[in-house]
Amino acid sequence: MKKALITGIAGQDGSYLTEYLLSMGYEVHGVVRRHSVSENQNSRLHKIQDGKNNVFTHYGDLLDYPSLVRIISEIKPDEIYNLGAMSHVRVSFDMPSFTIQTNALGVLNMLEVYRTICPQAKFYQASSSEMFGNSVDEDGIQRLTTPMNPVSPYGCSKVMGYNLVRHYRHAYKLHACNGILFNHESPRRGSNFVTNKVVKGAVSIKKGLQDKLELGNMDSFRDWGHSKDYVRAMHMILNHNVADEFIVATGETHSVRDLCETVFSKLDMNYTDYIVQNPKFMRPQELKYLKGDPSKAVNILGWKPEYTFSSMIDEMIERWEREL
Ligand code: NAP
Ligand code: G4F
Repeated sequence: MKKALITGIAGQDGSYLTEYLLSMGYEVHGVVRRHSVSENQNSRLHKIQDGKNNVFTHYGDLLDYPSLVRIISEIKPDEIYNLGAMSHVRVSFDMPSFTIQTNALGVLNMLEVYRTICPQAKFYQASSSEMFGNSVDEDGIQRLTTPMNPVSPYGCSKVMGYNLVRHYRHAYKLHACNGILFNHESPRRGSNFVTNKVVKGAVSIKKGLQDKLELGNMDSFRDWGHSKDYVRAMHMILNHNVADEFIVATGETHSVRDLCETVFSKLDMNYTDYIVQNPKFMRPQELKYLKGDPSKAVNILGWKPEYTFSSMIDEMIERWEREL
């Protein structure tokens, strides 16, 4: 039985990856941080009982090197998925130092423990399309050759993590790979990211629970896929015979305005009647446009998304209709 270790197991992707690896017969271990409300620690892992079904969580933190040494020495994983991060771009402007420590030095900590304790394992790093910043090729697409010009502390931290992984691969001959994933969403997405914020807000308005929805910039474009499709890609990237870089994206882009139009019209409402802009949700610098080229992952790994933009939104609407 293969053993996987996931940092960020309690996050959106960590929870779906856990379910996917369990379905493939893995024993799954995850790093969780201590929360004062203990239910929050495993709230996305509700389908899985800790200690049963071959899932085990361990207290640790990417910034606490001794905890990483303890966990990795005990488990000796075959596969390591480093998904733990301060993943909110807007918040990274408020907490630049914590963001850089977790997302860049945290990667360094993981790589050092991996190199010294279990260098035979395979390592996956959660890299991001935010690394491209406002670089776009002339045809309006970001690909592996597009220069990286990050426009947020989060983007800067992810570029460092990405480069460290490449450096450790080459210097120490490790099977360490990067997935450059474009935005991916799901019913488990944090509700302070724009997709789930809009869906939750629209369903609340429909049910008479709120009157307005406050947003920031509505003119940026994102290439939005579904987390379930993207965790399958992580597993494929890590298990490819050569450690490498891959882009995972849909190749389709929508503006935040399109997103609002789609969500509100699925609920028979006109978004212009309800949305107000609040400067609080604007960023000091904005990444304006993302549209990725996933052809390497499609052609070499045989990856193909199962969800469309519309079916993903339907699933998110269903969640809030059930819950609110
Ligand atoms: P998420 O839901 O925010 O999950 C991030 C997880 O990291 C959380 O469980 C969080 O723990 C944990 N974490 C934060 N700081 C940590 C630390 N210092 N030590 C250990 N764990 C820590 O994010 P996601 O959407 O699943 O994304 C997973 C990864 O992919 C992240 O690295 C993100 O940056 C990257 N990524 C995401 C996207 C996307 O669109 N979703 C795209 C590209 C890349 P708590 O639950 O305790 O806060
Ligand atoms: O949903 P967002 O916060 O996602 P963002 O900034 O693109 O970052 C996500 O994707 C990255 C991959 O490119 C990941 F690496 C990162 O971890 C994260 O998962 O914002 C999307 C767009 C932005 O242009 C933002 O300015 O929506 C705009 N927006 C407008 N109003 C808003 C809001 N974003 C948020 N979070 N909240 C608003 O009220």
